[in-house]
Amino acid sequence: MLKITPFSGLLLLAFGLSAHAQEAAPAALPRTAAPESALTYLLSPANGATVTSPFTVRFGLRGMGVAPAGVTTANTGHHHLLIDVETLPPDNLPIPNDANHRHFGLGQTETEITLPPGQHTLQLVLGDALHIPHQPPVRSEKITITVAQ
Ligand SMILES: [Cu+2]
Repeated sequence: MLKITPFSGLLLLAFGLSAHAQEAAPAALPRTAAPESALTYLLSPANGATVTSPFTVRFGLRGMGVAPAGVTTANTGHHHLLIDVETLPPDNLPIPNDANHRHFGLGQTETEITLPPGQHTLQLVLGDALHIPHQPPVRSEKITITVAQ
């Protein structure tokens, strides 16, 4: 008989969370509805700002609530910060999990990041319990910042 101890259960959970974005994904997954009026935005830095690394990025959300990944309560989601992403990931698949697509699955509303000097873009996308953008997608404007030497 397979015995799941609390420890191995945690390992399974941790593996499941880290592996979700790498799994071979089906062509499309069901999407979670979002209110048409929902809006996410970057509180800071401001579009066009010059910053020095490391710097804090603050996330805003209106018309929905922030919830950790895995929570399926209606009208909630968690933030994803897209850094220097030119082509948005598909709206019907989990958002990739890499250095350019950062997940805030604990429900964080700010982060500190380090980027090399030069111009960079930042954009927020809300994801549902399974890291899939809502329907319609809740995305911020893409901003451009300059990281000073
Ligand atoms: Cu996510």
